[in-house]
Amino acid sequence: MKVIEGVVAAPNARVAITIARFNSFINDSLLQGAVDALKRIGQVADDNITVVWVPGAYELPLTARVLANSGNYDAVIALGTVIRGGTAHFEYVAGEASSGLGHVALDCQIPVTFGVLTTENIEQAIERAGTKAGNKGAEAALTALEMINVIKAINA
Ligand code: INI
Repeated sequence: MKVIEGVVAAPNARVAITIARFNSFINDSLLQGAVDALKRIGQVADDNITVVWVPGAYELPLTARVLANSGNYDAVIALGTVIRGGTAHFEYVAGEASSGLGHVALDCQIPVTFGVLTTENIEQAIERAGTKAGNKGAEAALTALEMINVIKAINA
């Protein structure tokens, strides 16, 4: 029996992070968590990490697709925060971010991880950005590294 299970360390990985400015006071903490996880746990070199800021979560899928198509990155980590308001806007922005990023991963065949918070309120977002419910940016970063290694092992 052959079992493939990715490890997290990926010292030679080239990783792009695309991050929304909207709700940047939360997203800054997601970015901090992601970069810390990449460097401290994944052993990724600082020079191999590229950060691309975009206006909002809605813009993350297009940016992820351009990054993936460039061939310069082994994975893309998408970070953002969509907080429910009084209108249907939340559904459109969160829905497009989620399904758009999923399409990029499948179409481009590289890991595109979903570090986008979709919350009912600011408190829930703060809890998931480095306080009592962990840091979803760090989780998305570690998932990207593990998936790089899984895909490499499958193709070896
Ligand atoms: N963008 C977000 O990243 N989070 C939000 O909560 C949000 N809300 O609520 O409006 C948001 N809107 C902007 C959107 O992502 C686009 O930048 C904008 O619609 C222009 O395309």
